[in-house]
Amino acid sequence: MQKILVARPIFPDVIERLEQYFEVDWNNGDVLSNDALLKRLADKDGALTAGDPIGAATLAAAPRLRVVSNMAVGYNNFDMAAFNAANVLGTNTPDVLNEATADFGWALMMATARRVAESEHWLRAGHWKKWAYDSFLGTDVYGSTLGVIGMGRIGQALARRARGFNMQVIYHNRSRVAPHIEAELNAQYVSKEDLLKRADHVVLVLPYSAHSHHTIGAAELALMKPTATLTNIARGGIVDDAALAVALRDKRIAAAGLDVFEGEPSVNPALLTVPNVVLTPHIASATETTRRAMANLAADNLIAGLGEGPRAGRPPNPINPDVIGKARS
Ligand code: 8YV
Repeated sequence: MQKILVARPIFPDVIERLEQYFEVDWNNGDVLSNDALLKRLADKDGALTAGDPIGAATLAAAPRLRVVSNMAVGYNNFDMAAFNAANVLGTNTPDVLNEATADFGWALMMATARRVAESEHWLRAGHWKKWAYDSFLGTDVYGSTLGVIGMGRIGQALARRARGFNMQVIYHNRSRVAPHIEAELNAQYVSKEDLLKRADHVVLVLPYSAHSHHTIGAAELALMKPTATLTNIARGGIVDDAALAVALRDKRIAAAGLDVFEGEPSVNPALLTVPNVVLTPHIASATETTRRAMANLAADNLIAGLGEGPRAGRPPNPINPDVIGKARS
């Protein structure tokens, strides 16, 4: 039987599925240190990860490893050049999380615009003594302009929901989406600068890469309207969190909603001191059905990638399909 490592706690019934095909080493505890991960992978043929960093040194320390299946759509934790050089297959879990993540983008954007978290903390602290005309005035969502940066599958799901709020949708992306998608979403392609100047609510839904590092920094925040909000459901590192904390403190923009952070689970301490930011612990895909679908898809990818089960050799979501069938190097 081939050996696999499941690097994180996941649904026990998914472990049972994997045990039908593999000898499973399950880390059902704290996140493994890099050293521990290297040791546990040394004799493994495959691994199921969720954001764990896998680079050249890890692959070199795991000479049998042929498939690493990430339980996430984003795979910036994989060094794909190293995967390709070693003929190791990487897989991810796209699509099954589109709607839950788009729902959460709206939840966070609306909580940010309408100051839900800030006013709730104030109420819990016992400050509510009377109604006041100027209590927690926020920014309108209905009829406003939504600016989506990153118009992939999740960005499109997010933009589709804007119709019910009578919003004008503008977007920026590496490349324009197909005309029929623009028409369906009633979305207009604009430059990043234009989007930042015009949008009332900017939502980030782009993958992280060296290219998208600090897509939003001090210069970009300075272009935004002082009444605008910024929501990041993409990845930490896309926003310069230190610059954002300063912009929020100085009311350069009205508010921000962040589900992802540079260096998470650590959060820049300056963000914890400003009231006009809603902070959530990377839960945009966290519904029971979506996380189950992601876990099962990650298992499907690993089972098929390692040549087992009904789809042997044809995993549903290969990131680098060219390495399939090639000997590990
Ligand atoms: C994951 C995510 O839960 O899919 C992604 O890219 O950000 C989340 O849905 C998280 O990355 C853990 O792997």
